[in-house]
Amino acid sequence: MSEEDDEIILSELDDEELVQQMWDDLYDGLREEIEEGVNILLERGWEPYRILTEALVGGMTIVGKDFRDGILFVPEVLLAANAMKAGMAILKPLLAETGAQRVGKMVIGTVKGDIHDIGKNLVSMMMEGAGFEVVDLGINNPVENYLEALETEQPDILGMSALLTTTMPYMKVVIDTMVEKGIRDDYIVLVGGAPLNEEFGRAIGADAYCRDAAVAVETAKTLVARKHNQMAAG
Ligand code: B1M
Repeated sequence: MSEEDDEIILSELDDEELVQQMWDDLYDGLREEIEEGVNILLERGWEPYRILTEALVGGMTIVGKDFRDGILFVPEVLLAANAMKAGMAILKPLLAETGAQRVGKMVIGTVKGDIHDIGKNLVSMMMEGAGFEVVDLGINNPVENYLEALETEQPDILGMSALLTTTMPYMKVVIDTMVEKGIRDDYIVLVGGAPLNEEFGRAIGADAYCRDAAVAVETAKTLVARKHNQMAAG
Protein backbone atom coordinates (compact mmCIF):
# COMPACT_ATOMS: atom_id res chain seq x y z
CA MET A 1 0.00 0.00 0.00
CA SER A 2 1.32 3.49 -0.80
CA GLU A 3 1.68 6.12 1.94
CA GLU A 4 -1.20 8.03 0.41
CA ASP A 5 -3.57 5.13 0.98
CA ASP A 6 -2.57 5.13 4.65
CA GLU A 7 -3.32 8.79 5.20
CA ILE A 8 -6.12 9.47 7.65
CA ILE A 9 -8.45 12.32 6.73
CA LEU A 10 -9.54 13.67 10.12
CA SER A 11 -12.64 15.37 8.78
CA GLU A 12 -13.94 12.06 7.43
CA LEU A 13 -13.93 10.39 10.85
CA ASP A 14 -17.04 10.37 13.02
CA ASP A 15 -16.79 12.10 16.42
CA GLU A 16 -15.78 9.01 18.37
CA GLU A 17 -13.15 7.96 15.83
CA LEU A 18 -11.83 11.50 15.67
CA VAL A 19 -11.37 11.72 19.44
CA GLN A 20 -9.58 8.35 19.42
CA GLN A 21 -7.37 9.59 16.59
CA MET A 22 -6.63 12.78 18.50
CA TRP A 23 -5.51 10.72 21.48
CA ASP A 24 -3.11 8.89 19.12
CA ASP A 25 -1.95 12.17 17.59
CA LEU A 26 -1.39 13.71 21.01
CA TYR A 27 0.57 10.62 22.00
CA ASP A 28 2.71 11.13 18.89
CA GLY A 29 3.09 14.85 19.58
CA LEU A 30 1.47 15.86 16.28
CA ARG A 31 0.73 19.51 16.86
CA GLU A 32 -0.89 20.36 13.52
CA GLU A 33 -3.17 17.34 13.63
CA ILE A 34 -4.31 18.31 17.12
CA GLU A 35 -5.07 21.84 15.94
CA GLU A 36 -7.02 20.43 13.01
CA GLY A 37 -8.93 18.02 15.24
CA VAL A 38 -9.89 20.80 17.65
CA ASN A 39 -11.12 22.95 14.78
CA ILE A 40 -13.17 20.11 13.31
CA LEU A 41 -14.86 19.41 16.66
CA LEU A 42 -15.62 23.12 17.05
CA GLU A 43 -17.16 23.17 13.57
CA ARG A 44 -19.27 20.20 14.58
CA GLY A 45 -20.66 22.22 17.47
CA TRP A 46 -18.74 20.70 20.36
CA GLU A 47 -18.46 22.95 23.43
CA PRO A 48 -14.86 24.11 24.01
CA TYR A 49 -14.88 22.62 27.51
CA ARG A 50 -15.93 19.22 26.16
CA ILE A 51 -13.11 19.27 23.60
CA LEU A 52 -10.68 20.23 26.35
CA THR A 53 -11.67 17.46 28.73
CA GLU A 54 -12.52 14.62 26.34
CA ALA A 55 -10.11 15.07 23.45
CA LEU A 56 -7.12 16.80 25.08
CA VAL A 57 -7.05 15.89 28.79
CA GLY A 58 -8.27 12.39 27.87
CA GLY A 59 -5.29 11.98 25.53
CA MET A 60 -2.84 13.36 28.08
CA THR A 61 -4.03 10.81 30.63
CA ILE A 62 -2.85 8.02 28.33
CA VAL A 63 0.48 9.77 27.83
CA GLY A 64 0.80 10.04 31.63
CA LYS A 65 0.24 6.31 32.14
CA ASP A 66 2.87 5.32 29.59
CA PHE A 67 5.29 7.91 31.00
CA ARG A 68 4.82 6.36 34.44
CA ASP A 69 5.38 2.88 33.04
CA GLY A 70 8.59 3.83 31.26
CA ILE A 71 7.13 3.41 27.76
CA LEU A 72 7.39 7.13 26.97
CA PHE A 73 10.27 9.41 27.96
CA VAL A 74 10.67 13.14 28.58
CA PRO A 75 11.28 14.18 24.92
CA GLU A 76 8.15 12.39 23.73
CA VAL A 77 6.09 13.76 26.60
CA LEU A 78 7.32 17.26 25.83
CA LEU A 79 6.11 16.90 22.24
CA ALA A 80 2.75 15.68 23.50
CA ALA A 81 2.60 18.63 25.90
CA ASN A 82 3.34 21.05 23.05
CA ALA A 83 0.62 19.52 20.90
CA MET A 84 -1.79 19.82 23.84
CA LYS A 85 -0.85 23.47 24.35
CA ALA A 86 -1.49 24.20 20.66
CA GLY A 87 -5.00 22.77 21.04
CA MET A 88 -5.54 24.72 24.26
CA ALA A 89 -4.47 27.95 22.53
CA ILE A 90 -7.38 27.62 20.08
CA LEU A 91 -9.84 27.00 22.91
CA LYS A 92 -8.57 29.70 25.26
CA PRO A 93 -10.36 32.71 23.71
CA LEU A 94 -13.55 30.69 23.39
CA LEU A 95 -13.49 29.68 27.04
CA ALA A 96 -12.82 33.26 28.04
CA GLU A 97 -15.69 34.50 25.87
CA THR A 98 -18.52 33.76 28.26
CA GLY A 99 -19.14 37.42 28.98
CA ALA A 100 -19.16 36.66 32.69
CA GLN A 101 -18.89 39.64 35.02
CA ARG A 102 -15.61 40.07 36.83
CA VAL A 103 -15.99 38.10 40.02
CA GLY A 104 -12.54 38.29 41.57
CA LYS A 105 -8.82 38.13 41.02
CA MET A 106 -6.36 35.25 41.33
CA VAL A 107 -2.59 35.00 41.31
CA ILE A 108 -1.47 31.51 40.31
CA GLY A 109 1.86 29.78 39.77
CA THR A 110 3.58 26.40 39.79
CA VAL A 111 5.84 26.01 42.82
CA LYS A 112 9.62 26.04 43.01
CA GLY A 113 11.35 23.05 41.42
CA ASP A 114 8.36 22.19 39.27
CA ILE A 115 8.03 23.01 35.58
CA HIS A 116 4.66 21.36 34.85
CA ASP A 117 2.27 24.02 33.62
CA ILE A 118 -0.48 22.43 31.53
CA GLY A 119 -2.87 21.93 34.45
CA LYS A 120 -2.16 25.41 35.81
CA ASN A 121 -2.78 26.92 32.38
CA LEU A 122 -6.05 25.06 32.14
CA VAL A 123 -7.13 26.37 35.53
CA SER A 124 -6.19 29.91 34.45
CA MET A 125 -8.20 29.57 31.25
CA MET A 126 -11.27 28.27 33.04
CA MET A 127 -11.03 30.92 35.74
CA GLU A 128 -10.81 33.66 33.11
CA GLY A 129 -13.79 32.12 31.36
CA ALA A 130 -15.71 32.33 34.63
CA GLY A 131 -14.96 36.04 34.97
CA PHE A 132 -11.86 36.05 37.18
CA GLU A 133 -8.86 38.20 36.42
CA VAL A 134 -5.84 35.91 36.48
CA VAL A 135 -2.21 36.85 37.02
CA ASP A 136 -0.09 33.87 35.98
CA LEU A 137 3.36 33.68 37.54
CA GLY A 138 4.43 30.74 35.39
CA ILE A 139 6.54 27.86 36.67
CA ASN A 140 9.24 27.25 39.27
CA ASN A 141 8.18 29.98 41.71
CA PRO A 142 10.05 30.56 44.96
CA VAL A 143 8.07 31.95 47.88
CA GLU A 144 9.36 35.47 47.13
CA ASN A 145 7.55 35.51 43.78
CA TYR A 146 4.24 34.68 45.40
CA LEU A 147 4.68 37.28 48.14
CA GLU A 148 5.65 40.00 45.70
CA ALA A 149 2.66 39.24 43.48
CA LEU A 150 0.28 39.24 46.46
CA GLU A 151 1.52 42.66 47.46
CA THR A 152 1.44 44.23 44.00
CA GLU A 153 -1.68 42.52 42.64
CA GLN A 154 -3.82 42.34 45.81
CA PRO A 155 -5.80 39.33 44.54
CA ASP A 156 -8.64 37.56 46.32
CA ILE A 157 -7.04 34.18 45.71
CA LEU A 158 -3.59 32.65 45.69
CA GLY A 159 -3.50 29.47 43.58
CA MET A 160 -0.58 27.05 43.62
CA SER A 161 0.06 24.06 41.39
CA ALA A 162 2.46 21.13 41.94
CA LEU A 163 2.73 17.91 39.95
CA LEU A 164 5.55 16.19 41.78
CA THR A 165 5.55 14.52 45.18
CA THR A 166 8.92 16.21 45.69
CA THR A 167 7.59 19.74 45.04
CA MET A 168 4.17 19.63 46.67
CA PRO A 169 5.61 20.20 50.20
CA TYR A 170 6.80 23.60 48.97
CA MET A 171 3.21 24.79 49.09
CA LYS A 172 3.46 24.56 52.87
CA VAL A 173 6.59 26.72 52.79
CA VAL A 174 4.60 29.43 51.02
CA ILE A 175 1.61 29.18 53.38
CA ASP A 176 3.84 29.10 56.49
CA THR A 177 5.63 32.21 55.25
CA MET A 178 2.29 33.95 54.77
CA VAL A 179 1.38 33.03 58.35
CA GLU A 180 4.71 34.36 59.65
CA LYS A 181 4.12 37.65 57.84
CA GLY A 182 0.58 37.89 59.23
CA ILE A 183 -1.04 37.93 55.78
CA ARG A 184 -2.37 34.37 55.52
CA ASP A 185 -5.97 35.30 56.29
CA ASP A 186 -6.00 38.12 53.78
CA TYR A 187 -6.22 35.63 50.92
CA ILE A 188 -8.05 32.51 49.87
CA VAL A 189 -5.43 29.84 49.19
CA LEU A 190 -6.34 27.14 46.67
CA VAL A 191 -4.02 24.29 45.74
CA GLY A 192 -4.11 21.66 43.03
CA GLY A 193 -2.11 19.12 41.06
CA ALA A 194 -2.31 15.40 40.37
CA PRO A 195 -0.44 14.07 43.46
CA LEU A 196 -2.39 16.20 45.98
CA ASN A 197 -5.57 15.33 47.82
CA GLU A 198 -7.97 16.95 50.24
CA GLU A 199 -6.13 15.71 53.29
CA PHE A 200 -2.88 17.24 52.05
CA GLY A 201 -4.64 20.53 51.35
CA ARG A 202 -5.98 20.62 54.90
CA ALA A 203 -2.65 19.54 56.44
CA ILE A 204 -0.71 22.40 54.85
CA GLY A 205 -3.33 25.00 55.78
CA ALA A 206 -4.84 25.73 52.36
CA ASP A 207 -8.49 26.80 52.15
CA ALA A 208 -9.23 24.08 49.61
CA TYR A 209 -7.74 21.43 47.39
CA CYS A 210 -9.15 21.53 43.84
CA ARG A 211 -9.25 18.23 42.00
CA ASP A 212 -9.56 19.82 38.58
CA ALA A 213 -10.11 23.12 36.80
CA ALA A 214 -13.89 22.94 37.03
CA VAL A 215 -13.70 22.35 40.79
CA ALA A 216 -11.22 25.22 41.06
CA VAL A 217 -13.74 27.57 39.42
CA GLU A 218 -16.64 26.43 41.61
CA THR A 219 -14.57 26.59 44.79
CA ALA A 220 -13.19 30.00 43.88
CA LYS A 221 -16.67 31.39 43.21
CA THR A 222 -18.04 30.05 46.49
CA LEU A 223 -15.15 31.22 48.66
CA VAL A 224 -14.90 34.66 47.02
CA ALA A 225 -18.64 35.22 47.45
CA ARG A 226 -18.33 34.20 51.12
CA LYS A 227 -15.37 36.56 51.61
CA HIS A 228 -17.20 39.47 49.99
CA ASN A 229 -20.31 38.79 52.12
CA GLN A 230 -18.20 38.70 55.29
CA MET A 231 -16.55 41.98 54.34
CA ALA A 232 -19.94 43.56 53.65
CA ALA A 233 -21.30 42.31 57.00
CA GLY A 234 -18.19 43.20 59.00
CO1 B1M B 1 6.18 15.00 34.35
N1 B1M B 1 5.69 13.83 35.83
N2 B1M B 1 8.04 14.96 34.97
N3 B1M B 1 6.56 16.02 32.75
N4 B1M B 1 4.46 14.64 33.80
C1 B1M B 1 4.28 13.55 36.02
C2 B1M B 1 3.63 14.57 36.95
C3 B1M B 1 4.30 12.06 36.61
C4 B1M B 1 3.03 11.73 37.46
C5 B1M B 1 4.45 11.09 35.44
C6 B1M B 1 4.42 9.65 35.88
O1 B1M B 1 5.38 9.15 36.40
N5 B1M B 1 3.30 9.01 35.67
C7 B1M B 1 5.60 12.09 37.40
C8 B1M B 1 5.51 12.53 38.86
C9 B1M B 1 5.67 11.39 39.83
C10 B1M B 1 5.57 11.87 41.22
O2 B1M B 1 6.07 12.86 41.62
N6 B1M B 1 4.87 11.09 42.00
C11 B1M B 1 6.44 13.05 36.57
C12 B1M B 1 7.86 13.11 36.60
C13 B1M B 1 8.57 12.06 37.44
C14 B1M B 1 8.59 14.08 35.87
C15 B1M B 1 10.11 14.27 35.85
C16 B1M B 1 10.82 14.16 37.21
C17 B1M B 1 10.68 13.28 34.82
C18 B1M B 1 12.18 13.25 34.68
O3 B1M B 1 12.78 14.24 34.40
N7 B1M B 1 12.71 12.09 34.89
C19 B1M B 1 10.25 15.70 35.25
C20 B1M B 1 10.23 16.77 36.34
C21 B1M B 1 10.45 18.15 35.81
C22 B1M B 1 10.21 19.22 36.88
O4 B1M B 1 9.08 19.69 37.04
N8 B1M B 1 11.25 19.59 37.61
C23 B1M B 1 9.00 15.77 34.43
C24 B1M B 1 8.90 16.50 33.25
C25 B1M B 1 7.76 16.56 32.46
C26 B1M B 1 7.71 17.25 31.10
C27 B1M B 1 8.56 18.53 31.04
C28 B1M B 1 8.22 16.27 30.06
C29 B1M B 1 6.16 17.45 30.89
C30 B1M B 1 5.64 18.83 31.40
C31 B1M B 1 5.38 19.78 30.27
C32 B1M B 1 4.57 20.97 30.74
O5 B1M B 1 3.81 20.93 31.69
N9 B1M B 1 4.76 22.04 30.03
C33 B1M B 1 5.60 16.39 31.83
C34 B1M B 1 4.26 15.92 31.76
C35 B1M B 1 3.42 16.43 30.60
C36 B1M B 1 3.71 15.03 32.72
C37 B1M B 1 2.38 14.28 32.70
C38 B1M B 1 2.50 13.17 31.68
C39 B1M B 1 1.14 15.08 32.38
C40 B1M B 1 0.87 16.29 33.28
C41 B1M B 1 -0.25 17.07 32.67
O6 B1M B 1 -0.03 18.06 31.98
N10 B1M B 1 -1.49 16.58 32.84
C42 B1M B 1 2.28 13.78 34.21
C43 B1M B 1 1.48 12.49 34.37
C44 B1M B 1 0.11 12.74 34.97
O7 B1M B 1 -0.15 13.71 35.65
N11 B1M B 1 -0.75 11.80 34.77
C45 B1M B 1 3.67 13.85 34.65
C46 B1M B 1 -2.68 17.16 32.24
C47 B1M B 1 -3.21 18.27 33.16
C48 B1M B 1 -4.47 18.86 32.53
O8 B1M B 1 -3.54 17.70 34.40
O9 B1M B 1 -1.60 18.83 35.56
O10 B1M B 1 -3.05 17.15 36.80
P1 B1M B 1 -2.92 18.23 35.79
O11 B1M B 1 -3.89 19.43 36.18
C49 B1M B 1 -5.23 19.25 36.54
C50 B1M B 1 -5.45 19.04 38.05
O12 B1M B 1 -4.38 18.43 38.70
C51 B1M B 1 -5.81 20.39 38.57
O13 B1M B 1 -6.53 20.96 37.49
C52 B1M B 1 -5.90 20.60 36.26
C53 B1M B 1 -6.90 20.61 35.16
O14 B1M B 1 -8.03 19.82 35.42
N12 B1M B 1 -4.76 21.36 38.93
C54 B1M B 1 -5.05 22.45 39.70
C55 B1M B 1 -3.46 21.43 38.59
N13 B1M B 1 -2.90 22.50 39.11
C56 B1M B 1 -3.84 23.18 39.79
C57 B1M B 1 -3.78 24.36 40.52
C58 B1M B 1 -4.94 24.81 41.14
C59 B1M B 1 -6.12 24.08 41.05
C60 B1M B 1 -6.21 22.89 40.33
O15 B1M B 1 -4.82 25.96 41.81
C61 B1M B 1 -5.93 26.56 42.31
